[in-house]
Amino acid sequence: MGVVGLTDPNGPMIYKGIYHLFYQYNPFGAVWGNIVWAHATSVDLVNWVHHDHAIYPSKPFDINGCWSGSTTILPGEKPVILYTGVDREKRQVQNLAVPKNLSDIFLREWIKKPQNPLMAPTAINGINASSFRDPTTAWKGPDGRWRVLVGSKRRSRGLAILYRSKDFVHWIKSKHPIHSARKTGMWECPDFFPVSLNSKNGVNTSVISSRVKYVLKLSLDDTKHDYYTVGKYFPDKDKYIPDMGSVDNDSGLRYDYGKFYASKTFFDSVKNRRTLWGWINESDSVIDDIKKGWAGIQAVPRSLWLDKNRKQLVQWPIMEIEKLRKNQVNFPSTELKLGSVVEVSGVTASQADVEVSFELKKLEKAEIMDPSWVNPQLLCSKKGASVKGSFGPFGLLVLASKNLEEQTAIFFRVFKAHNRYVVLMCSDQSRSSLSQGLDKTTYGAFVDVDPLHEKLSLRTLIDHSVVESFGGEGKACMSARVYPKLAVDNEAHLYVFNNGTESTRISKFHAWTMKKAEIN
Ligand code: DQQ
Repeated sequence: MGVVGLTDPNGPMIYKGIYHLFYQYNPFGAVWGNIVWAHATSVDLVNWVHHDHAIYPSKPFDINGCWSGSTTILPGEKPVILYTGVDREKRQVQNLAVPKNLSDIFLREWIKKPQNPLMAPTAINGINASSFRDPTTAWKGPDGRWRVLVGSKRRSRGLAILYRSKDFVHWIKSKHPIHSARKTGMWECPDFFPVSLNSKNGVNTSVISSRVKYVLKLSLDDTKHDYYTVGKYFPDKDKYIPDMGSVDNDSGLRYDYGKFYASKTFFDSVKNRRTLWGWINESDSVIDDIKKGWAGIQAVPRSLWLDKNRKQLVQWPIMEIEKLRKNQVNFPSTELKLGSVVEVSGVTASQADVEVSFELKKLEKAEIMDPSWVNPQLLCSKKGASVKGSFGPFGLLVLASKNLEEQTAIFFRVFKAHNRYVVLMCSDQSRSSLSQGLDKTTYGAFVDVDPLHEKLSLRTLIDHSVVESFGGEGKACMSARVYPKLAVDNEAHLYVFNNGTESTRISKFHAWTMKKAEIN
């Protein structure tokens, strides 16, 4: 394989027991450009087989790029792809492709419909030709017509434009977008799907039921973060109304408070779950990427469901990833006093899965929360792992060198606010590498758990340059890219630490070395 650049996940689905992942890919370099839909399949979402590119520029309606899109499985088990083509005039238009041969279980070849483009900007519809892209998976309304969303903007107002169709070929633009918000800029890669009110099970995108809420996710081009809201969808009016707030300020909910963009879910009808894919970019420079010959990865797929509080989503790495675990290491219940740094030996710390829970007592001694601390990321960068507190910082030091010159710290702090405790989770990259020229931004999020009655749990998946962390059983997630110089392969170490004046107890600790997945 030559130099390669990978970005958005496209059209994930399961078809006849095989998982498909397409993704935005530059076959000619580790930078963005010459975009095709690369294609891989898997039976377990862990081990993958690569195929030839499924869609690549070849027609006037996509000659300048085959950009992001989604699959929909039509009645009779017929998968189709809707994707954005950049046409001869560099306009963004929406196109349909269908499998050439449905009996090929890998669906390797795709045919573009002669009717393309099916949706295009015109003088009459007023659509911005350079901001019209990334069709969602379509769903069927109560009137039997298909609906699909396309991301857009009008001046600085972000929009999810709605189209309807009876036959999936002729699409009519609805007068009103399903949702829009001022000053949010371009909405890339919208995703719109139901979630069950009281179960972790996934729900088919076309289900109409009173026992669901809806999620609208947007990838904001201006900030390069994926934001979502939970809300209500009124199919007769085709309106979506978020339950709380909108995304037009930085306090919206994010799938991931680190690096994670252009994500997309699909309904897995075999395992009855909704699964999330997201792209994690590099934190090094473009020159580094060209040198190493690749850039961009897909995060470990996550199952996702509505939290009991019905206000946010919960995410957890798909269970299949546990197949890669070996050499389990456990810790007995241990008290971590101020200044503890306990090494976890027996795991390959450069490729590991770690689950830890902390128990706290006498929380009255927690630091007082200043009401002006509304931005968790900022708070984490001010109060990094080396800044002593009372309850916290405590957590994990991953990809650490022997003498801790290099370390990525994922940790918690607990604060006392007016009649409640606030849990802050941080991923501190500031000391992740002795190399210069890297983005070492620290990430942070508030985790909606009650540390008085619940344990504080953290799961971290470590894979060389990737650190994906799930706090509070998946209520806050953050993914980081780090490039240690010393803490590589067998030179990487793993520690549990407490840098708070109050002790904390490790009530559960398991770690595993992770085997390599097979990618052919
Ligand atoms: N990437 C694609 C676009 C999308 C953007 C182009 C998001 O379709 O809006 O490669 O990363």
